[in-house]
Amino acid sequence: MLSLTKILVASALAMQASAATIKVAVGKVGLTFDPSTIPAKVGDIVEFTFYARNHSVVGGDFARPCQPAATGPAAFFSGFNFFTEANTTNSKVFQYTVTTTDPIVFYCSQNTGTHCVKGMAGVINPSGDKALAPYIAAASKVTTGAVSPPGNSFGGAVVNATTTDTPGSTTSPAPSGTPSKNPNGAGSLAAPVFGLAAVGIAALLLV
Ligand SMILES: [Cu+2]
Repeated sequence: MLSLTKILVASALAMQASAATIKVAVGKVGLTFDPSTIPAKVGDIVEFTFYARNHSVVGGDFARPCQPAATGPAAFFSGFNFFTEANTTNSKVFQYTVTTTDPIVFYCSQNTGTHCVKGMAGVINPSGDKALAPYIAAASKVTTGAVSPPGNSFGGAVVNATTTDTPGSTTSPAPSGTPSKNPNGAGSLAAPVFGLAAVGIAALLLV
């Protein structure tokens, strides 16, 4: 029989292992994403909060710096929906749900100031040469500026900001309001599945 203590410990482990929300500040300090290297699990939500002036986040392609990914899990775009003159930080955030452990690169497509070319980029789950430094080095040689995908916003969810932004902080578990605009619906399925898996693993470890 599992003791109450073991059950409580297992529950705590399960909560830690379930989906997290990873907050990224966009343009809060110069032309940066903070953090810009993001370890994440499948089911985690990367939440982008935008600061003045007008930035975006676009899922990219390691082989073509400052250009959008045509298909696959990196095909996402926040749109330029977040900056207003009256309020330097919009009350909306963009949430991208991680659906793969493969490296995903993203950049800012604001060309007034050539943000991507100046290194405004980030990587989720970097591996080998699919990492931030080589991407930024290649982006610095782009002479045609960054490309914004057509359309306003896709591949993620524009939702109301829920808490004061703390760059780099991680909350767990994910908020109950799962993104509804994610085309593959991973946000609504992955979190409970991983939570249950974690309970099972934690219980096995403790028997
Ligand atoms: Cu920017």
